[in-house]
Amino acid sequence: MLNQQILMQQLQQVRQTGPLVHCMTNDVVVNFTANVLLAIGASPAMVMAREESVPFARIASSLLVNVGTLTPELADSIKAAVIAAHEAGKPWVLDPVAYGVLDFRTRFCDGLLQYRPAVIRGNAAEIAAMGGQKSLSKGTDSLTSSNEVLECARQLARQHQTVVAMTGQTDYVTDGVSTYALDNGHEQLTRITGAGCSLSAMVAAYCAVCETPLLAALAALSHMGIAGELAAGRTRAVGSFAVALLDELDLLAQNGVQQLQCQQV
Ligand code: ATP
Ligand code: TZP
Ligand code: MG
Ligand code: MG
Repeated sequence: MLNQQILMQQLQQVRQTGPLVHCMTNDVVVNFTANVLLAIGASPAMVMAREESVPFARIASSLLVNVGTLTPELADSIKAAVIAAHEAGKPWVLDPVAYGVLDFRTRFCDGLLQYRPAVIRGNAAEIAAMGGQKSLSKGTDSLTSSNEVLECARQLARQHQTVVAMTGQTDYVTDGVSTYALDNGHEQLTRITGAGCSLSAMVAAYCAVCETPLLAALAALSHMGIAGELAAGRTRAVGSFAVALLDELDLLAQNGVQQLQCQQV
């Protein structure tokens, strides 16, 4: 499904097309997410207001919804944008930050699922909770490992006819029928804020240009995972790692793509 050549093609598609990604994300990661999208060649636009979210969802190439710092006002605006994207046939991606930990955001995410996200991207605890299984987390961070809850991810994808991209030490991407394991990445990605949130924005960018959401999720997760490895290989600690990550997302080319670790499971 994903090999080095196909990954290079998807990377180039994003760089050549420059998809406009409507980001409705949390307050913590706004700037980092915009920089990550710019680094991969996409165009970020953070449009949150109720008065603007619907017209912008119609214009944008894709929409990212992240509930990390949800408020009642933002929830109304996000719901309207999701309906607009759904009606306009634009792909949208759900990042259910801390799903299952807090009731308001959990119920809100549940209510969005009828509008068919192209991809749900979350950590293992979030995906397990969405699939109805007990999971452990510490605030927004997962304490559950992805391989423990793989069957849950598959079920979630089948139940909502979507693609589930579950990240962790090993990332899994599944549409409920085919499942892929991605073994790129680096522990440093867990030590900066916004790696997961900006990865979900990358998935939205790839959804705008890739033939299927499954391919989009595989390409985006591989791009982030390999860039994380390259960045960790040439930095000493987390501050410079975050900067180097942007460089490696920008520069990723054939020699880095050779590190791709993707297999069907
Ligand atoms: P959390 O909310 O728990 O911080 P997250 O939403 O930030 O999670 P992660 O699961 O940390 O998302 O995934 C972000 C990136 O970090 C992905 O590319 C993933 O492959 C990578 N990653 C996460 N954990 C590890 C790990 N232990 N080793 C290597 N890469 C990892
Ligand atoms: N608090 C609310 S959202 C958020 C924090 C710290 C960011 C979570 O970022 P990520 O990408 O899931 O690690
Ligand atoms: Mg994280
Ligand atoms: Mg997260």
